[in-house]
Amino acid sequence: MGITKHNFLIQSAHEIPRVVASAFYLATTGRPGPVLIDLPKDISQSTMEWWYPETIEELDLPGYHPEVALNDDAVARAIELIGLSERPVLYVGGGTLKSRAHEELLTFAERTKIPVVTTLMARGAFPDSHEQHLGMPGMHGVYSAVTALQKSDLLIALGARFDDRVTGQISSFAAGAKIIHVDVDRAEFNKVRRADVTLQTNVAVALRAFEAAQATPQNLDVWWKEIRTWQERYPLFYEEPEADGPLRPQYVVEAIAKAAPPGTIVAAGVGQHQMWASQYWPFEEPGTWVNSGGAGTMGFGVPAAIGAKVGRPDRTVWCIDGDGCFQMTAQELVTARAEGIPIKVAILNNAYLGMVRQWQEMFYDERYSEVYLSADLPDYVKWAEAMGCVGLRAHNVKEMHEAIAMANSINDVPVVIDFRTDSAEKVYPMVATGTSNDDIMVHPIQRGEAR
Ligand SMILES: Cc1ncc(C[n+]2csc(CCOP(=O)(O)OP(=O)(O)O)c2C)c(N)n1
Ligand SMILES: [Mg+2]
Repeated sequence: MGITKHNFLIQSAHEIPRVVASAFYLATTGRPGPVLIDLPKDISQSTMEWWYPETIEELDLPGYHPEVALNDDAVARAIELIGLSERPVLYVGGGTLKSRAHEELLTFAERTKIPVVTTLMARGAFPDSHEQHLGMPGMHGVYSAVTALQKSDLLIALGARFDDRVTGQISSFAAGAKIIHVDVDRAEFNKVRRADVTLQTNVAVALRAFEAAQATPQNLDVWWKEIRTWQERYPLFYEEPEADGPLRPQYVVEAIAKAAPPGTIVAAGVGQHQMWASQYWPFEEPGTWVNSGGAGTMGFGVPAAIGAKVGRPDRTVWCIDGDGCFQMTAQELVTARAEGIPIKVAILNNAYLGMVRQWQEMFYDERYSEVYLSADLPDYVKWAEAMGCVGLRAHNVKEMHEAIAMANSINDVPVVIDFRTDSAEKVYPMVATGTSNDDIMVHPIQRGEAR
């Protein structure tokens, strides 16, 4: 089946309308995914009588049934488990955004007072500013979000797939928790973690059913007290930058966010900068975070930002990119300039393939190999200018604020800012691959060590 959700090879021109309509239907329903249409040259040059399918039946997809009726028994069992739970967590994954279930999530979470975590793919599904939001779980998740999952007695997994970046070592992941797993794709059930109840449905449908039955956990006061102590003890943390640089990448993300209008859309590449964007950008609404998860693909940021700006020309769109990632797809800025798509790109230029450098430092005895890139080569300002964009550079806090203000004042052409950030900065917290979430490492200063 390859890497697409489905693929078609068109063998006669008459099939084109049915295949195109089917492709859109398949791509956008159930668990959304890419569909490939292979249209051979001879067919594209032949003729056909125009027609277009009017009903789903005409698409001729006998084995595809994206709508599944809710299983009442399973709903009843889920409601019972919620009723018994004293330490529940709403483990919110990207499927919640794909189901457009954020309103149902807010309603259910606020009534039940259940704490919420949003995975990398779900950032924006629940407002970061909400007092019930613990933030992102996983390898670079917030301590309280990771630990709440670990100590939970019931995970309500909503369109989340128990990815290894969230679970860490599987045998010790949320060992005392029962699992309610809601997913539109039944292939996800019992794949990584055995579920006590599975509900194959759209997340919004499941949440509406829980709400209709007024599913309510036990009193959560003790649970919340425990969570608040973790939040107070180990918030996200980085050291304030010195006035004359180098910049702290986290500080740059926060500064861009503070100066950005509400509803700004953020795209990112893959690496440390992606984690800092996810950790430090305050996401308040769905559809504001465009991100390459799973097999995260370097170079995703610039094209993703261009797509977002074409889709939402009314919104400010920032790409928070790495220097390595930028080098992979920066040429698309020529398209952005030529087509009049004024995105803003922040390169967190640490002169390294930073995420790989971090692993080599921490787990390979600082035996650095093939990770140094140089901060000056290529010259990102000149490169931006060569592509018809405005190019800016910031070495320190003062220049950073000036560059951000300048970028915000330019709305007709793309802007690229080369932020010179500290190469030594690492992403924390961190759960090392294959280890337990119980052994999460917070920032060295929070551990009482030098960095
Ligand atoms: C196409 C591709 N190649 C390699 C990787 C593996 N990889 C993940 S992060 C990373 C380094 C990214 O460097 P940079 O863009 O500078 O971001 P930083 O980590 O420094 O913020 C690499 C090589 C990947 N995810 N995608
Ligand atoms: Mg880098």
